Amino acid sequence: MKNDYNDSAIQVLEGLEAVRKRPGMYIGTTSERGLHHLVWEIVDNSVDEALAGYCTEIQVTIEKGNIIKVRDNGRGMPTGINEKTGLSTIETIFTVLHAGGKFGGGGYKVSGGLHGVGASVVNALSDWLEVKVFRDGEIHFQRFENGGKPVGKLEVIGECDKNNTGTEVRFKADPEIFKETTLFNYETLEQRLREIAFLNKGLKILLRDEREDEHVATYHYEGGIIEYVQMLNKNKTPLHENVIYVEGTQDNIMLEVAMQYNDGYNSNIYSFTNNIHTVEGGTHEDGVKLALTRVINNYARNNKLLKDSDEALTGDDVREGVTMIISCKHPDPQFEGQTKTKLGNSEVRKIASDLFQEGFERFLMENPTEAKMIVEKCNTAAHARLAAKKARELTRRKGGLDIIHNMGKLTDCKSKDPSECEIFIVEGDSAGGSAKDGRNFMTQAILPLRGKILNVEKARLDRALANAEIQSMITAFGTGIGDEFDIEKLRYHKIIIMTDADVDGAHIRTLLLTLFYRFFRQVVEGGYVYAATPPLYKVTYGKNQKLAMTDEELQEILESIPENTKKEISRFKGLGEMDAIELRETTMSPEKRTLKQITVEDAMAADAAFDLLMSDNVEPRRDFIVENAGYVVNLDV
Ligand code: 0R9
Repeated sequence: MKNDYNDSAIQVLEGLEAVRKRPGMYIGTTSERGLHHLVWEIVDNSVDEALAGYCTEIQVTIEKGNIIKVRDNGRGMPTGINEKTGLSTIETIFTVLHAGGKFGGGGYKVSGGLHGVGASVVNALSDWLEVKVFRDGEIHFQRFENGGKPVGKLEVIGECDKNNTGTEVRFKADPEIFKETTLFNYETLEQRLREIAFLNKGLKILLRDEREDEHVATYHYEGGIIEYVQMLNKNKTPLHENVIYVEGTQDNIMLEVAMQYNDGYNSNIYSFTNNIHTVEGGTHEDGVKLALTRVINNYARNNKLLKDSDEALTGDDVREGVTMIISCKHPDPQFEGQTKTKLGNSEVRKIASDLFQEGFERFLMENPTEAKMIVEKCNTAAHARLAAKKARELTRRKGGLDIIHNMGKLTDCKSKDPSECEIFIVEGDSAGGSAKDGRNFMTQAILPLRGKILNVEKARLDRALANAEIQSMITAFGTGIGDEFDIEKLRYHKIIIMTDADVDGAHIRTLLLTLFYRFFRQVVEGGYVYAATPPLYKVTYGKNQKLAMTDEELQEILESIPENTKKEISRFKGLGEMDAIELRETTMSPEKRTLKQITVEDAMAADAAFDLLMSDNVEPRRDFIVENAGYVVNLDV
């Protein structure tokens, strides 16, 4: 028996050692993102307990020293011995790789989904970790150190009220693994925890930051995704007062949909499966979209809102101006796609479609005024679509000349191999000039933007197509737009936004991101869009010159200069102030520059920011830009 135990103990250590050797294999990255992944792993276990119906509250605390504490009020992890390992269940869960998934089958689970590497991986990547279980009036405790090695066995360290049940996990991420940073970002935690609260109506989540300035926040939504839609539409003008809500279950697959139309032109559809954001969509989203188109067309025809001779409304027509959350809970979800964020279970398409059709049809029948407004909105969208088609045909007929005209602005690169080609979208002609002279003419193209970029949040495709700056981009990218968009035709695999590091630069960057997000989303999803990071300061001392990208870097440079040395600090106000060589050496040359890749992962947060940025209310918009000039970049990259 003793031998058995030793054997399993050795196996255990090897397992966790493997995680420490190649952490990227388990959590993707050891950057700030990977660090936060540790929190999601632990929180997911509490959410599973909530999905099982036993946990109503989860407390997440960032303690001083960036220690994370997660406490739930579920049943508490079982405290017995596991037959297979001879260890306590708790020690097994925290020291055996993938042990978590083997327990407690059935039910909906977040853990094992996108994150799904389990508590043992968090333990392996922690300096230390402690688990406390409150169960049957006793407090059980075990501590692990140095990457998951148990310090003693699971033991009872005290008593508690019999009604006080739950699990608490505290850990300190190991700085040897997370070399970039071990600082937790309040906003990152806030955003995801709020999302979890929206997706699980009634679940109360508390977030407390005990570092410098105490922050406490509570996320608790009895309305669940209805309140989520209301929040997303906060800065918009809804077409109808009440959020449409449909829920149903079939074959153990649960579906909830909340939606509301607004007077805008964009569609914001976000889908989730077992609380995981399915960024790439999947069968649940397909099913609901199919039913939306079918139900509106049927209703419009049956109620003579669409003439027999009219073409059917398309998917794009019926989705214009809709904000929708789709939340599916599945006992065995299959995630596919490049980023494993696409639901693949084929049976879900029909189930989602049938459930949504039934609920949405009932809504339209019971609410004829709202139904009429929705159909009218879809009809207007269809007319605009036909107008855009005509406008596009006109542009195409003007053809060659137009392209030459547009290409006049573009300084193209020699290479025709998209995988090595880059296009810099540069603010202003003077920066455009420096960029042109400083580029690598083989692989780097320059497109200076002269006029104002249209605010696409407030424009339909037909107006966007008429905008000269947008036309130059479409022509340069080569992909086409709207129905004709084809990612295979993208001429540059790096589209680099190069704007000044000031408020105006942030505004232009945000406008460009909105444009890409709305009309070239696949370009963003494919990871082709980047932001350049030009330096902020130039320090000249003696015969030396150094450039600083951030205020921190400036401090470091200043501290490295010997005392009593005469030095001059100049702040770059714009890219145009740099000569071609400076621009190449700091911002453009692939060897020396830092690019920030823009992802859609934060699309929801970015979209909320866009809404505010694009709202007609000038004052809050300006305040937001001034406050967040740096954040807007971080948010999207
Ligand atoms: C603070 C983070 N919370 C957790 O990690 C957590 C895990 C967990 C749990 C159960 C209840 N609450 C939890 N919180 C649980 C209990 C029981 C059955 N299934 C789950 C039970 O009492 O029968 N567990 C998650 C995995 C396990 N427990 C198990 F594998 F140890 F059983």
